[in-house]
Parts: sequence; C-alpha cells; structure tokens
Amino acid sequence: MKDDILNRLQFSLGKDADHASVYDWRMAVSLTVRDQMVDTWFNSTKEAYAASSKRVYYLSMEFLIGRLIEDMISNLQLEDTVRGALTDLGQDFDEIVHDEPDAALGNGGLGRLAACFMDSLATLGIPAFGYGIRYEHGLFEQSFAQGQQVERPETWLNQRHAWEFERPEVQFPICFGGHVDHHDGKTTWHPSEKVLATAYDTPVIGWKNEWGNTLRLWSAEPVSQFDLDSFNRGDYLAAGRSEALARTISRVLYPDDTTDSGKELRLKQEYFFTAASIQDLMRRYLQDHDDLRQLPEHVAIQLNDTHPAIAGPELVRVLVDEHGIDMAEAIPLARACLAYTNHTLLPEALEKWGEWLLGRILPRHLEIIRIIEETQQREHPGSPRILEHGDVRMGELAFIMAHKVNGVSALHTELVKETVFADLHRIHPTRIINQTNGITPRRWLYNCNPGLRDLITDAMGDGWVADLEQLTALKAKRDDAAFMQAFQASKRDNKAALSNWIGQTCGIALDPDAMFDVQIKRIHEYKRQLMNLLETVALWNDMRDNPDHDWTPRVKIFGGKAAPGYYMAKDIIRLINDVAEVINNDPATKGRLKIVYPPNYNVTMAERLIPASDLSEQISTAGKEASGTGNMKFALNGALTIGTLDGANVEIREHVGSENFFLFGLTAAEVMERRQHHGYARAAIEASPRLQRVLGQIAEGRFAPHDTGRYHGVVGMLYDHDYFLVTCDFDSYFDAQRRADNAYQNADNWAAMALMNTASMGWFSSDRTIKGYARDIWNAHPPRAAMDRSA
Ligand code: CBF
Repeated sequence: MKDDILNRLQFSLGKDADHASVYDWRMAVSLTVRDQMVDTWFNSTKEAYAASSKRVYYLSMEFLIGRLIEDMISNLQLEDTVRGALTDLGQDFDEIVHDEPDAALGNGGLGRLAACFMDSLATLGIPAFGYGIRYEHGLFEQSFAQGQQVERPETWLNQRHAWEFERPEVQFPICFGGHVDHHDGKTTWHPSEKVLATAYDTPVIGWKNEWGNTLRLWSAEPVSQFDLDSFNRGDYLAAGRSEALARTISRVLYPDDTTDSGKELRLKQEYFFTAASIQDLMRRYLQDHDDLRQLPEHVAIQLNDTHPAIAGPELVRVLVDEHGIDMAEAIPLARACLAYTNHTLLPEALEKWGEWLLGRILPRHLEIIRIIEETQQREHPGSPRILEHGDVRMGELAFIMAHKVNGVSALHTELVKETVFADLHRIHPTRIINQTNGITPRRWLYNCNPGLRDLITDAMGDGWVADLEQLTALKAKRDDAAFMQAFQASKRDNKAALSNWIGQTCGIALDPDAMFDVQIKRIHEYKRQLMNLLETVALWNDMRDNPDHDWTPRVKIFGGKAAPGYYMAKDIIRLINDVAEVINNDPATKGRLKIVYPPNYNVTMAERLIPASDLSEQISTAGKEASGTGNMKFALNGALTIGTLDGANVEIREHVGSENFFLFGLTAAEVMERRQHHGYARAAIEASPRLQRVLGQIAEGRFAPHDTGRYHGVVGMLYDHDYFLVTCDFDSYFDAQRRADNAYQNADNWAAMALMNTASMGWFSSDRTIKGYARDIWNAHPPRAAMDRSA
C-alpha cells in the first residue's frame, strides 16, 4: 500500500513526497484504493453478462453521495492497511479524509436515498446502474451574514474527482426542439438542437468487496467545440456560444426538490439524462439480445420521483420510431420495464410542464403523451388525465406508464392511495405498493460512529454490518453494566468531539453533558423548525422565570439550507440566528440553554452531528413528510426521537417501542380535520398563554431590537394562515419536550432507552428496502445467489 501510494504520487500526480500537499496525498490514496476495486468491478460485470442477469437502472436527478473515501476504504476492508501506510509515510489519515469535498449532487432526502440504494445494491450483489447528472456545481454553499442565508456556488469539480473514470467513448446525442414529420406511416423527428451526453463512471463496491456496480453520471458537451468562422472573424463570444449553451445543461443542480421550478432548463436536464440513460441501456441490451419484446425480462427502470418521468414516452419513442414496434405494443412493453417512486404529497412538488413548453422542446414526446392519454382513456374511460388545463402532469404520466408505483413509508403509501392518486388507484388497485425507505448501515453507523461500531463489533462480531437485524441481540445488553457504561461513554466522546468542532467553527462553547437536541434537514415550513424555535424561546422564558428550578441543560442544534427563492424559510433562518444571538448572550440562562446553527449543512456535517445527538427532532406536520431518513440515522445511533405520527416515524416508533419515543401532536387525519375549522390558529394561540407570550416577544422585536418589524410577516403568518399547524401542535410539543427533560435527568434510564433504539433499528437498513424493491417491483436477483441455488 505504501509503495502504491508513493507510485501514484509520483506517476499520477507528478509530486515527490517532500513537496506533496494534503490534496496530493488524498489523490494518491484515493487512486490507490480505486485501483483495488477494479478487479471486483470487472468481474461483476462479466458475471452479470454471463448469467444474462436482469439489470436495475436507477434513474435519479440526484445522488447525494457526499465524501466517498471512507466508504470506499471500509467496503474494501482497507482501513488498517491505509492508516498504517499513511502513518509510516508521516501523514494523518483523518486530515486526508477530511480534505475530500462533499459531492453535493442532491438537495436532501431523495438524493441521499439514491446514494444509500447504490451502496445496498452493490452489497446485495444485484447488477445495477445508477444514472444521473454530473453537475459541475452541486447544492449551493451556505453562509450567514447578519444571520441571513447567503448562497455561493459550490465548486467540488475545481479539483479532480478521484473516484470517477471519464468515458469519452460512451457518448450519445441528445436532441431538442424542431418538428415532427409523418410520411408513409413513418415518423421522423427533425430536432433543431443537439448536445452530447458523455459518461463518467464511479465504481460502487459493496461491503467486503464482493460486488461492484456503476454510478454513471452524464455531462453535457457541445457537438462541436467552437465555431471557427466566428473565431477567425474575432467574434470570440459568438465562437463559444453554442459550447456554453450545451454545457449549461449539466452546470448546476436545481436548488430545490419540493417546488415546481417550471424552468425550461430543468426540463432539458430531465430529458438529457433520461434519454442518455435509455440509449445506453438499449445499447447494452441489444449487444446480447435481438428480441425487444423480451426487454422487461432483462431491464428494470426505476424512476426516482417524477424527474425522469419522460422516460415513459422516450422509451416508447425509441421502440416505435427507431425499432419499428407498434405503438399499441410499445406502450405496455415500456410499462413492464418502468416503475415509479413517489416521494412527496406536496402538490407544488408534483411536476407539471406547460404543454406549449414540452411541445416546443420535445415535440415527438408530446405526440406520444397524447397517444398514451388516448389509450388510457379508451381502456379506462374517465381516468384522471395526464393533459389538463394546458399542462402535462408528470405524476399522472409516471403512474400510467409504470407497472408499480411505490410510496416510501406505510403512512405515506396509504395517503398516496387516498389523496394524490386516489382515482388512479381505484382503476389500478394493485399498482401502488409500499417500500419503506432505509439507510445504509455502512455509512450511517460503521463509518460515522467508530466508537459505537467497535463496541457493537466487540460484543457480537461484524455480521450486523450486512445484516442489521442482528442488532436486536443488543437488547440483552441492557442489563450488562460494563456494556452500558461503554455505550454511554461512546456517546459522551462523540459529544465532546462535536463540542470541540463547534467551538472551533462557531466560537460557541458547549457542555457535552447537556442534552444535544438536533434538527437537521432542509428548512421548510412543513418540517417546522419554527415550532422548535418557538419552544426554545418558551423554555428560555420559563428558565428566566424560575431560575431555581433544576433545569435540564439543553443545546439546540439546527442545520439546513433554504431554497434561495423560499422567503419564509429564509426568514425562519434569520430568526433562528437572531434568537441565538440573544439567548447565547444571556447570563441568566448561561450553562443551561444554547442555540447553535453551523452554516452549510451537508452530508459530512450530518455524519458529525448524528452520532453526537441525544434527541432527534422529527416534528413535521403529520401527513407531510413522506418518510424521512434522518429520523432513521439518529435512532440507529442511539438518539431518542421527539416526533409526530408522520412518515416513517410511525414505523420507527413501532419498532423501538412507544416508551422509547416522545410522541406529540395531531395525527394526519386530525390535521385535515382541523384545517376545516375557521380561525383554528388564532384559537390555538388564544388558548396558549405560553405561545402568546413568545409570539408577542417576536412581534415586539425582542430579537431584532434595531429592526422591530422584521418578523411581523412570520408572526402574521402564524395567526392568519398557519397551514402547517405550528400553533395547534405547540402545547403538545412543549409538554413532550418536558417529558424528554425529565427522562434525561436519569442518565442510566436514558441510556437504556437509547440502546433500545439502536437495537431495534435493523429493519431500517436500506438492504431490507432494496430486497423489497427487487422482490416486489424489479424481479431482479443477484447472479451469485442463482449460482448458489443451482450448485
Ligand atoms: O424518500 C426520500 C425522501 O424524499 C424527500 O426528501 C423528497 O424529496 N420528497 C421527502 O421529503 C422525504 O420525506 C423522504 O424521506
């Protein structure tokens, strides 16, 4: 390993050890580790071909992979070797790991889920490709200026990405615009614009280096680099124009996955990566097969939300226009390959494209969508329409073109059946199924929490890493005093490490014995960071009113970004920072209450915060959070949840036991019912003196003394259109927080509850989720398992 690293340093980076920077060392280590994956990766490809395996194609606009170095090293079981080699070379392993920039190619849960799924697919040995976009700039970098969010472009590709292989030979033309001709029964699309999609492959190697799949990300390039005539005339801007336009397609990640951006560029991005992926998978299929009617036996295409929903019409177009299959046959054939995951019920997030816009950019696809619509109406008269009020509704299109549609938690799936797709569900009663989300234990325990990992492994071996349900054996350790002490110590160590980091980065001193209460996720009204903050102010008031009470010391930690155009969310960020300024400087509550909001929350920060958390805030308005996956990461790492009956919280509570979960708030049914009552928010505020006082303080400018009107909009919203029922759940939330305070005072009992959380979370491994998709949706199998069965 040492020699390999030095060779890489010398021959790939052109550096000698005496002059190498941390970046050089990291690249040398990463390239060395990457070399060690290649055999497994090649062998897996060969095996999949030899077994003529069905392949899974996971199409996702987002893969929030974060840093890869630790995953790669641990999945290859090279931790000790790499650490040892670096120590011998006089280098610091941790410094090198932390030098890797986060690949922030996603907004939040949906993108991180895709990354966990890639890890599980490889660990389970299921042949799969992840297909997405190689954004030059991932999710923006967040900083705070006077408490306000400031966005700056993210620049992960300013450095070389160590893990990818560029594939200039894997390149497909992607067309837009123009018109369509119908002549003698033949249809021809004459596009007006063309770009090239070039593949960049990252090997994804599963646990213990047994199987390797590929994450293939597409980058947009111009068909011709620049216009020489314009250049020769001295018109340099014109010479580079078409190149710049083409590259724009993969330049930036759209910084929001929950609002309909309605932007032409986004539609082009969606078609760009979907069309490239379909060309690629068709090419692979046709290498070995000549009968397209067998396609569904070899190809499973999963649509991660509606973003790649254009895959339906695109696959039909390829089958009909390029391979001469009848439209009537092509539609069901495409459907048999396609499945769609719904990730949200928020109406604004169900994508719609103006018919005029889609028709201008993808004229042939609009024709095909009309045919799909006619076919659906003929077969199921009165079916909900794809085309309505001049819009193309991508949710309906995805549903109609999928043979299975899945929700991401039990509650969410029921709500999908009852609300957004109720009419389609009546027509296709077996199409909607549930696959509750999961998280990879490799990243979300093994790598991010080495203290707890080693404790568990010492107690029961490392079988749990690929079979997380084995953690149930930990329940018996509840009465093992030495184990429990070590369990508590590992949490204390993580909290001390986090305190150091926060001291260094935010300049705030924390007491590691205080309760670390953490809410990290996108800032959105439905996730109710505002309710958490109002409760913090109420607690502060109570602490000041009753200074002699035995208060449980608290550290409230927030992390998350708001979409740049989401003004209410940005006001909430500013309010958190303003409140923090006042409370953190109040001598009356010193040592008892602190608020910390480290800027630029990302995957790496989550890996730092989650293992150090005592209390996990999962407090969305019931019925709004489809699943959540952060909730799973916290519970697995021994944090207790304070939460509503929303998304996967419901199933987490069932698994960990209601006595180990702080429940509060209205249920989804009660939320819908409450909204029918006129003036429900005012009534709730009037019934809660505590809340009234907090809102009064905010409205008077207690936290913005030089700009007293700053939060009138926020307070006014709560009185007049509190759609997410912060006011109605406030008292119940405050009470649940006090139950948490009391429970925390008994450290041993708290630790036992925390252990029950860790021990009960095995079911939430993404390995279980992927097995469910493979069985119920894809009918895909690991070729090795097939070989084992026949042996
Ligand atoms: O299913 C993964 C996650 O997706 C979202 O983040 C999304 O983008 N729609 C949901 O909001 C989460 O609840 C869900 O866990």
